[in-house]
Amino acid sequence: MSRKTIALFVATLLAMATLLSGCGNSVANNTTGQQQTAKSGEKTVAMVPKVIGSPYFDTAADAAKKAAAQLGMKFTYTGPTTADAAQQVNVIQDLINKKVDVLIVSANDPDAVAPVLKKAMSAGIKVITYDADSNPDARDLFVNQTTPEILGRHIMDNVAKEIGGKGEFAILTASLTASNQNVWINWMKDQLAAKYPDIKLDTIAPSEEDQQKAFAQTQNLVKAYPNLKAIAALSTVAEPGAAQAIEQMGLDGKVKLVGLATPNGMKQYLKSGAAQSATLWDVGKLGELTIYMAKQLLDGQTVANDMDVPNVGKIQYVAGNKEVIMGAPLDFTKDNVDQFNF
Ligand code: RAM
Repeated sequence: MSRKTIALFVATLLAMATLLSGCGNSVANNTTGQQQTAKSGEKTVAMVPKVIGSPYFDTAADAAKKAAAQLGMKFTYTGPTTADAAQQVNVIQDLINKKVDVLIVSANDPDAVAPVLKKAMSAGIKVITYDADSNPDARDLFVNQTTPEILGRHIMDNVAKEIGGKGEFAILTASLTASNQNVWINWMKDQLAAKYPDIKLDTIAPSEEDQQKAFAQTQNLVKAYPNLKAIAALSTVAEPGAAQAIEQMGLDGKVKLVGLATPNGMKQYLKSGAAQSATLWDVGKLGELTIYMAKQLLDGQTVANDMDVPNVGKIQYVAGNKEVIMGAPLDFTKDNVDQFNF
C-alpha cells in the first residue's frame, strides 16, 4: 500500500473516531453552545437562570458546577441573554430535546414557563426551580433562598428606618412578571399597611435585570416624584444602577437607597453614602443547595425539614408547596460589607 494511501486511511479513521465521540448524550454547557459529552450513565443537570451574564446567577452557577462535579454529575449552564420569558422557554425546549436528566430554572415568568416545564416532567426530566418559582404544578421542587414574608417585611422595615417612618418611597423591581420580586413586594405592601401609616408607596418601576435601565428609571423616579425620600431596589443589578444614578445626581443621603444586592456589587456605594443598606443571602450556597436537591431527586431520596445539607446547613422544607428554604437574609452596610466577598 503506498504511503499516500496509508495516510488517507489513517485520516479517515481519525475523522470517524471524532464523529463517533461527539454522538454521546451531549448538551450545550454554556451560552457559546460548546458541546460537552456526558459519560455513559452520568446524569446531566442543566441550570437555566433568568439571564446569563448576571453576576448573581453566574455566581450561583459557578458553585453549582463545582457541586455537580463533586457529586459525579455533568453540569451545563445556558439561558437567555436578556430576562425574556419567551427566550427562556426556547432554551428549556432545546434542553428537553437534548434529553438532560434534571432541569433547574429561575423563572422570568411563572405562567409563561409552566407549559414547557410540564412537558419536561412528562418526558421524565426532574424539574427544580430555584430563586424564582414557576407555577408549583410545573416543577418537582422549589429551592427558595429565604422566606418571602420575612424578606418583604424586612425590606419595608429598612425603608422605614431610613426615612424616619414617614414620607414617599418607590420600588425599583426587576421584571413585572418575576414571581420572586412580586411575592416580596406583596409582603412589603402588607408591612406598609400594617405598620407605617405615614409612608406612601408612589410607584413600582421595572428595570428588567438591566443595570442601565435601573440607572435611567432612578433618574425618572426622582424627576416624577419630587418628594421621593427613598427607593427600594429589588434586584442585584437594580440597586447598583440606582446607586450610580443617585451619585450622579448628587443625591447621596437625600434619596435613601435600600434593597437586594451582593456586598461586592454595593461596597463602593455603601461606603460613599449613595446607598444605606443592601440585603441578600449566600448566592453560592444557593447554587450548591440546588445541586444537592437535584441529586436527592435523582436518587429517589426524600427532602426533610431541618435536614442538614453539607456546606449549606439546616434547611426548612415546606412539604405542602414542595419548597426548600435555605435561610435568613443578611444585611450589608458600610460597617460590615468588608467582611463578605461575593
Ligand atoms: C437579581 C434577580 C434574582 C433575585 C436577585 C435579588 O439577581 O432578579 O432573581 O433573586 O436579583
